[in-house]
Amino acid sequence: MKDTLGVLLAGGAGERLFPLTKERAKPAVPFGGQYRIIDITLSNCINSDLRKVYIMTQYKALSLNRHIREGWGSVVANELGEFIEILPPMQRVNKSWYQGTADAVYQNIYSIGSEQPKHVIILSGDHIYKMNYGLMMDQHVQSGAACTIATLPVDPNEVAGFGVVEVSSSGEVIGFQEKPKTTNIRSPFNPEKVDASMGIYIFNTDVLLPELMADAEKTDSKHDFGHNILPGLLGRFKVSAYNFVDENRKEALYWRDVGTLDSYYEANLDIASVSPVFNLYDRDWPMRTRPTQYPPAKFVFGEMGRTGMAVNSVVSPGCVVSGSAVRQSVLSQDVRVNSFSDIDSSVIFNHVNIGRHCRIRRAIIDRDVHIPDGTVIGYDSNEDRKKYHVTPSGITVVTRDITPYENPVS
Ligand code: ADQ
Ligand code: ADP
Repeated sequence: MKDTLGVLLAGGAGERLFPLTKERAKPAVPFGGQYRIIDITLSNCINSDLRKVYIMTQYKALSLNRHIREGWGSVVANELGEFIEILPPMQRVNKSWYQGTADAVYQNIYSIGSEQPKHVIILSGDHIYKMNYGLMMDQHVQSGAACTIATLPVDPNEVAGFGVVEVSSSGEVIGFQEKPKTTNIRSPFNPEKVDASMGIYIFNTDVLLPELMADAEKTDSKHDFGHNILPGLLGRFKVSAYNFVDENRKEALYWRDVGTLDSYYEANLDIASVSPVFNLYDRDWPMRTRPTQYPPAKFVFGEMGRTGMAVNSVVSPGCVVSGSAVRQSVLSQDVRVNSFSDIDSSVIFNHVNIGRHCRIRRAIIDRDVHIPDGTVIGYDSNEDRKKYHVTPSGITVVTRDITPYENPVS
């Protein structure tokens, strides 16, 4: 991977994760207790020996910038020419903010070119998966393709959220449709599935840069990889598909777009489950994040000798669970749970203080929220809707600006 530059797109607004993305970019949303969503892709980069990475940010990037600077700047060896660096829109090529994903890369074309990489791998900062990009690179080089698109099999009724890749039986890409409403295309490897783009592309740099420059000239282009760049390659260059499946079992490997509150919630609860599909304790594929200096998590008898405990849960450093029960939940750093409270199937962000006699179920509580004594969340969706954001499947999201104290409706 020495001749490869990673370009990680982290500028999406993450609207479907609102209100968690009200004040932070989607890749900066906390995940699995002590991580941010972007840490998963960055860990994949380091574990794949990809050590030159530009991160394209755009919206509400303060929290993300700080996280990258403090957490990732020192993971790579600058003296060896390695870097993990943020490239905000600096208006270097033209005067607008990033438009589509291709425009975000185009605007930094000089920074990319000056590294003189042989290959560029485009990644996105909002997915939960473990992938060795080196294996994809091996296939890319062996196939002699100009571009390789990573694909995974999805159900035909899911295609509206994906780029649909039409693949020949030899693995060559012969068609591409970005987010069609429906499609008749099926995978040559599994006739019940459709090969969907994972938004991960390897390009030969000498193909990518001229394509981006030509696209930038076009007035009718959305300047987007899925809509414009990838379909534009077909018939002109060899494009291959890299099938992200378990070769032994012929099934999709774990990959989640945590783009909706429900999928985000499920992926977090998976982390806390007895046998998680996404295992953080896998020594062969360590997950890294920004180091913090909290003391160890602590569980104590609380008021009237009630046991403080947590089961089937992950509890991050700095937490104190006192005289209360935490089940099937994810606690980020520095959370307090006080006596007589009961937390079930919930995701609690940093610095949350949960008072006494609270009952909280199927909730996501944003950072710094103070939950007053006696609060009940997650037992009556209609009541919750008056005060908080509740998803269609009934997950209650409590954010700083709609704490029970401040909400005018409550
Ligand atoms: P989406 O993820 O829906 O589909 P998009 O919204 O363009 O596509 O986001 C791709 C990535 O780029 C995200 O990580 C996002 O944060 C980032 N991004 C978006 N706009 C950006 C901008 N202007 N500047 C910088 N970064 C930006 C894509 C593909 C589909 C594929 C799915 C898989 O287009 O073909 O199936 O990913 O999830
Ligand atoms: P409760 O509502 O459960 O009675 P308290 O605030 O009285 O909660 O704390 C009970 C116990 O939890 C304390 O005696 C202490 O052992 C532990 N504890 C609470 N807060 C902290 C803290 N900030 N640091 C260390 N331990 C704490």
